[in-house]
Amino acid sequence: MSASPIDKANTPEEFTSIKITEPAKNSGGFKALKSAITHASKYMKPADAIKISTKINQKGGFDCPGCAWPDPDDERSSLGEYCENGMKAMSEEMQNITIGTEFFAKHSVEALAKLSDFEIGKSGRLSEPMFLAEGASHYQPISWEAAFKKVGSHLNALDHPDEAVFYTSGRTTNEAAFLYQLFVREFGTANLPDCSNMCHEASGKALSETLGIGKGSVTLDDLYKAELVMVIGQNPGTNHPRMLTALEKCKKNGGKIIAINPLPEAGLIKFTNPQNPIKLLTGGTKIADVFVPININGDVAFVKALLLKLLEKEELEGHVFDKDFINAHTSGYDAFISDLKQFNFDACLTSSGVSKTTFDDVFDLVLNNKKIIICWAMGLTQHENAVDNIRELVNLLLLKGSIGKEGAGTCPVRGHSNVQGDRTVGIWEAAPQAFLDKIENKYGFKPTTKHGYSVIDAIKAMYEKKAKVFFGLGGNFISAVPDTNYSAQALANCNLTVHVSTKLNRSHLVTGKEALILPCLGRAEKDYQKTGIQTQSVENSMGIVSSTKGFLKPCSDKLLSEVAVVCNIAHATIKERSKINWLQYKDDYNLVRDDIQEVVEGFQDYNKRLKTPSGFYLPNGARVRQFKTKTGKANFTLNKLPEWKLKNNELVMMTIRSHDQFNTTIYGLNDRYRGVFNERRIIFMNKEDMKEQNLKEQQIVNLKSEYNGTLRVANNFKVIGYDIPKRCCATYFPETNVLVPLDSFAHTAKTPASKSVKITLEKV
Ligand SMILES: Nc1nc2c(c(=O)[nH]1)N[C@H]1C(S)=C(S)[C@@H](COP(=O)(O)OP(=O)(O)OC[C@H]3O[C@@H](n4cnc5c(=O)[nH]c(N)nc54)[C@H](O)[C@@H]3O)O[C@H]1N2
Ligand SMILES: Nc1nc2c(c(=O)[nH]1)N[C@H]1C(S)=C(S)[C@@H](COP(=O)(O)OP(=O)(O)OC[C@H]3O[C@@H](n4cnc5c(=O)[nH]c(N)nc54)[C@H](O)[C@@H]3O)O[C@H]1N2
Ligand code: SF4
Ligand SMILES: [Mo]
Repeated sequence: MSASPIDKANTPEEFTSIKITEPAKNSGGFKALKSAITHASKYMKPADAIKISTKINQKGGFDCPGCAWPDPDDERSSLGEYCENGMKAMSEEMQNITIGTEFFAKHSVEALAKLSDFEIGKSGRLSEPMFLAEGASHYQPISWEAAFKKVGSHLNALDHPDEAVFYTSGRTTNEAAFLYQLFVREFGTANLPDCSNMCHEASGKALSETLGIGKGSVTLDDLYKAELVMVIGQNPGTNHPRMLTALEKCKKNGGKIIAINPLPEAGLIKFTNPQNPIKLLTGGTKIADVFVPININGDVAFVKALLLKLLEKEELEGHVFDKDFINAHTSGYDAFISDLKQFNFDACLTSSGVSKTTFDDVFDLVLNNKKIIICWAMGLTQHENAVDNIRELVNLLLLKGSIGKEGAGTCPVRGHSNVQGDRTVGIWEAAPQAFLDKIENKYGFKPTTKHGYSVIDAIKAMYEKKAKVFFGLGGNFISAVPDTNYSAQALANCNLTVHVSTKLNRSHLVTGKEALILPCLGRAEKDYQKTGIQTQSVENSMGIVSSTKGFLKPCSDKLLSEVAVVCNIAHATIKERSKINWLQYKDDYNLVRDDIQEVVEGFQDYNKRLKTPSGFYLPNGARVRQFKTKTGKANFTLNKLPEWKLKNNELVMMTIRSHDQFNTTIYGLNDRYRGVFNERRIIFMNKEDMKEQNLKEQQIVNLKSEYNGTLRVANNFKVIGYDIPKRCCATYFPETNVLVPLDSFAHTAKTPASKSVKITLEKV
């Protein structure tokens, strides 16, 4: 019997020979340097590796396709402006093997699905378009022309444009993303789910409502000048390594750092800058002045405890709150204060899981500093009350007047290198009316005003056969989304699934009746078009738009750029009825930017300003205390305490990243900082919980999650005793996505709650 979509969607359950050491107490250093070099020399051509290390993140070079951390405006290190994980990202993208006709003739889809994600990723770079016919066991080559036609005819055969789903992952550049959403809207739908729906959607929702802009307010310079930086629900040592350089600089200037996290992540504790030869010899910088080992989802409770003590002090002594700021710039203060008074300090602190001594240390720093920055990532956004998590932090910043001034503000640290830019240029299933009006003015067609599907809605629609074509511009949908088994069936129900990709991934193997793989250029590759080599642009986590230009020879001459793929598909689908000359854009990307500047705010003189070596800042109201909210002010909000009722033996599980992965791309099998080597099927647990449940080190267990009467199971995980609060545990994604219920998501933002999954363990 052939494998079901569910079999193909899940990672194999076999173990890979685990080795455990003590968790690291320091991040970066020689080992980071060594790891970068090992990955580069193992998977890349040596000449490419050298070229890459001189161009990555340099002015006029190309933007690292890793995370969205910004590059310094001024000085860039001549030793290389990149981190270990940036080099791993490049080694993966510029692999020295390519795969095409021969590879796919040799390996059936079913056989490929039996490989681990690590093995799938290391197959090589996709080098030509491939097609999987209905009922076929193997992909076969297809010409670009025929592939475009196939997409066009499937899309045109739908009863309504809303029967198609157009997903985007956050690596797509501004130029490709703008054209893509324009095509989707002219085709007639707003079904534009993107990885942001699973990532910082809750930040966008909370910040728009409270501060009038869905992005962070600080710049790198603010981080250097902050008196206090709180890093909450984020693991920068692994996921934004160069952020540690900024934190180090902040400390050097006298700033203090608080890290709030259930895990004592190595990067939060100590850091040795691998680009600093002196630091390499003399040891690292202590990062966190206070480390707060919080319960999973204990953040609102902890912040409320802080707010209550601040209020107490304000009422006793005054001068704790920034009254001038509150009076001039905020709305909802009285209601907020009377709501706050309903909460009890002790109950909040107990619920957060934090000791009174640690609380007091944090309280002193918050009380005595006026320039506060709060940084956060997935530890706050992937919960059912994620929006509340962030709104409560904004309340704290507003009371302290810590917004819109030097060294203070919000810093949601973004994931993918251009996830923020994609949203700015229109990848949004719920785009604002003003944006749609501008599209109508410029192009003469009326985009639908109906909101489209977000990721969760798209999965449901495909499952219920309301959506029949899935198109993915980048990403690895099946491995990134929650509820793997349900989602696999959803994709299998489609008539056609299409992926524009650089590398093979599991989503190419869990297909609709027919499937296409369309291979595209990577960031570092030269993008030759009729008018010469093209430059593209991206926006980083701090709202700076800068150029990126490939410089290596493409790994195959059959690759197209994402821009060219989008133009050709638009041409093949809506040519006759289109108001737009689609093919002109692929010849000259300056034309795309000319259009963007007419439609998107803040991009005036786009082509000219993109030539500025370090790029340009987009306007940011919160940065200058212009809050574009409904009230015209910064809004206080009222937030509830989440209720956690755990039954006997139930644990709360967070699904996190190891040090050797980029989302669903598995670079290797080690999690060096946490001391786990050569194994991903593990669960980090509190040692007392292990004792209570009679579990030994490395004992094998199955994980079970029961949600609204449905049981979900993930088999074969090894228990590792770890420094994590009681009743909390951690596993890696995507292995445990099968346990994340589709219906458990952040209220209003619909981000899957993949950091708060209730599970029980079953001994094998
Ligand atoms: N090398 C590398 N870099 C990456 C990525 C990658 O996979 N690999 N992914 C990129 C992307 S798309 C993103 S979004 C970012 C993700 O960056 P992160 O958000 O740092 O990634 P996670 O591994 O999900 O880590 C979440 C952190 O939050 C903590 N945490 C979990 N639950 C809670 C909670 O309830 N409260 C608090 N206070 N903390 C909690 C966890 O212990 C963990 O340290 O990184 C980007 N950069
Ligand atoms: N349980 C759980 N699930 C999660 C998360 C979690 O913390 N826990 N995190 C969520 C988050 S924050 C995110 S952002 C999503 C990520 O979701 P996605 O963005 O969908 O996943 P990625 O793994 O980043 O996508 C990797 C694939 O993108 C393709 N690719 C790489 N570079 C390029 C390029 O330049 N162009 C094109 N066209 N393709 C390219 C490659 O084929 C590669 O296999 O996952 C989410 N899922
Ligand atoms: S911090 Fe992020 S963007 Fe910078 S080099 Fe590392 S992975 Fe690339
Ligand atoms: Mo993300």
